[in-house]
Amino acid sequence: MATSLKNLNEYKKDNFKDISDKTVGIVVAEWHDDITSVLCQGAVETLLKHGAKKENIFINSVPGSFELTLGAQFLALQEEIDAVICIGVVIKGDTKHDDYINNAVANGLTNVALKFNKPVAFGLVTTNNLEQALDRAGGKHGNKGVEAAAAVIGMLSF
Ligand code: DLZ
Repeated sequence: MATSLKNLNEYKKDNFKDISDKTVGIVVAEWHDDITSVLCQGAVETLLKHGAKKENIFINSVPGSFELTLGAQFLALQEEIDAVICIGVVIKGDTKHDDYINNAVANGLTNVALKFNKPVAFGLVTTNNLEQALDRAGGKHGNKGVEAAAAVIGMLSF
């Protein structure tokens, strides 16, 4: 389903378990940091809303979205980290950089999740332009960071 048909702030929480004892690492890309900071805030607020403790949320930054995979791996290999949320914004430009980055991150994060057997959320906003990115960072389509945090809580409750 296209994001334009679903608000990113809406998620099923019936199966959510208590996450007050869980530790979550967040990796945030510095590219488009005015937007990634809003996504990160949405993720943190969602974790706190569902019982996570502030001291159990660790935020780390990486230069760009391409580096999210290694950042996720650095965190996932730490025993005390239960789940990882990756946040970035990749906007289409004149070249195909977005295809390369988006595919690398999608495949990379899948591999990290499977390798470490831990939830790794894909909080990557991949859009054709800035307006579409803003729409997904607290705009008319909600906040992709909220969706990513909800995905992690759902998987921690699996
Ligand atoms: C190089 C690049 C470009 C063109 N665009 C973006 C983008 O829209 N969003 C993003 O997060 N990062 C971008 N980057 C940087 C790459 O992700 C990466 O940091 C560099 O290629 C260095 O490995």
